[in-house]
Amino acid sequence: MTTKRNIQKELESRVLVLDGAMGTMIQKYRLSEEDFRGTIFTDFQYDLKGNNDLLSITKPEIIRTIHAEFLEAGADIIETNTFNSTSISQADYHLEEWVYQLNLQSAQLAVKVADEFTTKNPKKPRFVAGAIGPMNKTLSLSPDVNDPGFRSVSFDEVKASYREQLKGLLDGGVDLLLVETIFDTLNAKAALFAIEDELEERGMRLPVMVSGTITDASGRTLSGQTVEAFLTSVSHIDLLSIGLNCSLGAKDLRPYLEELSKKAPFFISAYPNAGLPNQFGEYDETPDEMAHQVSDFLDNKFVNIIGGCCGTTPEHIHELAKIAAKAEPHHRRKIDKHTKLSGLEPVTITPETNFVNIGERCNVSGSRKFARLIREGKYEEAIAIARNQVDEGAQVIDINMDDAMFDAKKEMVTFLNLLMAEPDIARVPMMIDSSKWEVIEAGLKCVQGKAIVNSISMKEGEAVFRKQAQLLKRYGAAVVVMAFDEIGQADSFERRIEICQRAYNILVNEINFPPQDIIFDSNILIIGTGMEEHYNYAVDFINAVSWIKKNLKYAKTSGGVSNVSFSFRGNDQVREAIHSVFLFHAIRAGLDMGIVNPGMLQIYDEIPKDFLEKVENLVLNKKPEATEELLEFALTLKVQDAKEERIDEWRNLPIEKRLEHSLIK
Ligand code: THG
Repeated sequence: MTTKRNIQKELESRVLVLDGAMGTMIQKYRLSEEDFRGTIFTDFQYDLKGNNDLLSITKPEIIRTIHAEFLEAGADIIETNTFNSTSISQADYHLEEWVYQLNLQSAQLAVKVADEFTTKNPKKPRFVAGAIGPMNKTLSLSPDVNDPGFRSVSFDEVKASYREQLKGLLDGGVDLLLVETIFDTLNAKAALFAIEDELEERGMRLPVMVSGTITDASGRTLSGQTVEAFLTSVSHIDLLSIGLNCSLGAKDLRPYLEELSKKAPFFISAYPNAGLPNQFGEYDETPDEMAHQVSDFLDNKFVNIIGGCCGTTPEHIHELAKIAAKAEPHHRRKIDKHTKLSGLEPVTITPETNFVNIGERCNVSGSRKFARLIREGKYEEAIAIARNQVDEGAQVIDINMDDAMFDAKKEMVTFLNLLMAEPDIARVPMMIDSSKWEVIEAGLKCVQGKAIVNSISMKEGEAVFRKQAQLLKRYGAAVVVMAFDEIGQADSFERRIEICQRAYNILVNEINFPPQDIIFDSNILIIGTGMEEHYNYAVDFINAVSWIKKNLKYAKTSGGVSNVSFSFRGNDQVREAIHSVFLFHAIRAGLDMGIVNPGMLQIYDEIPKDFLEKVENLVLNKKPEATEELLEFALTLKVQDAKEERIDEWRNLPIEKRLEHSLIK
């Protein structure tokens, strides 16, 4: 607690300096296999050369010297020599058993040197950041090009491996934790999850820094996320800082750093390489050249922490420290309360956002075709359904595998892993739809973006509801809350608002769930059945939406739109018109998003007036005969089942009309 306050205060008043590269400094010693083995591992049966982290145990004086050189050069923060100190990475050297010791000893060593410098000059306190690297296995990518759904490691394994590393780092007394060189955000989310679990168990807080890596000029991480999508994916944690390191030199980092500094509510860090590697893989940007580039970040107040990655030496850090001392720090952005989601790309829902449509087709109980494809294991065609929806304008896609005929959990995982390998689909956020918690949780472990969970409710009481919501905070997901409680599903206006209000109080006031990440679904129920108790269902839903938007600050609203027209199954023309009319009024009342068939949305203004009147009578419950009258009217409609034909029709229009059509769509 004290550390965080201290470093927070420091960061508000000045730009702090992080150390330079450990790896390239170690290389200069040209150590031999024997050096790496030291006295402890003389008889170890595998090669250990190249396992830099091991030097904290076998050659501690070298690591000590490097730390001291960076501190001498002016570093305020040094990183522990633990970049690869996880059981998963250490498996390369068969040193999984040593992970706790590696982290403990590296941390103790760094803390000792840093404390010596702090004692010498208490006005410049030095901090130790526990370095938590990306691992050599990734959760979002398949190592086998012929099997894109394959993963060499699971979320739970990665999380457990990071947790083990953390125990050593924390016992060794680090001041901060730094999840760094992130190229797969899902690995980072597992690390952050482990951090929250471990800190909670110890009843302590520690500042957490996060630093991602952009791999090329496209401005994306290796796993394909844009900088903003990455930011959104890790913003569920109250981070000390977010930033970028490695891969690019300072010059190429600039636009992404600028973007982070404008969009992130945290302090900003940057520790680039000493330029781009030359043809020999060496980094040769001089300290002066690097300082020149970094001055530009400082002049523009993009950063709070500046340091070096590959190829940077104490001379580089010395130059950076000189310019940092004269610089004014970046001021953290105020957090807005917009709903932020991400796939490979971000989606932000602001009060100005019109309506977010969520594709309903990848649902085994909502599409006979999709169910058949999954049953038959025809994943390629099932993926095509997802792609088609995105092409038709779905901004999120709902995935539901709940079917008594197969293992929903297994199918959810298989399908999501496959989708994640399709950049044109994975660019949108996922909505993980299941009535089974274990399916939801399995789904969350597959997505690097910030997903929407669909859904939780108070069906099984408050305790379960609370526990699930707490976990969702840790996964970093938004959530659909259904208006359902111990008594049952809300089907009147009063019941809808009573349940939503109660759920909101628990989530926001008791467990601190971000209100903008709550999406209330107050039940879109079937109309047009001829049963009197169903007459007002649509009206009650619409009124509930309006009430929620007025009373439950920052919360969003959604619903499964196609439910409303179930009684007109088989008549898509009527169903489409009902959906349009329903949405027209619900969106006016404040409906933020809806699960829809994106290819089956008619434009309200294009519904013929006589038809529209009948549909409005039904949806808005204007007269008891509304259903009868609409059914009669439907008989007079020209049969229009060939969807393709309609699409072709507009394609024959002149270019302006085609553009107009596409824009409206
Ligand atoms: N709220 C929330 N989630 C939901 C729902 C909801 N998830 C599921 C469902 N309801 C929304 N999704 C659908 C998907 C398809 C249909 C309706 C709702 C649908 N399908 C055609 C049918 O049954 O007639 C299928 C036709 C076909 O086989 O192709 O109507 O309310 N939070």
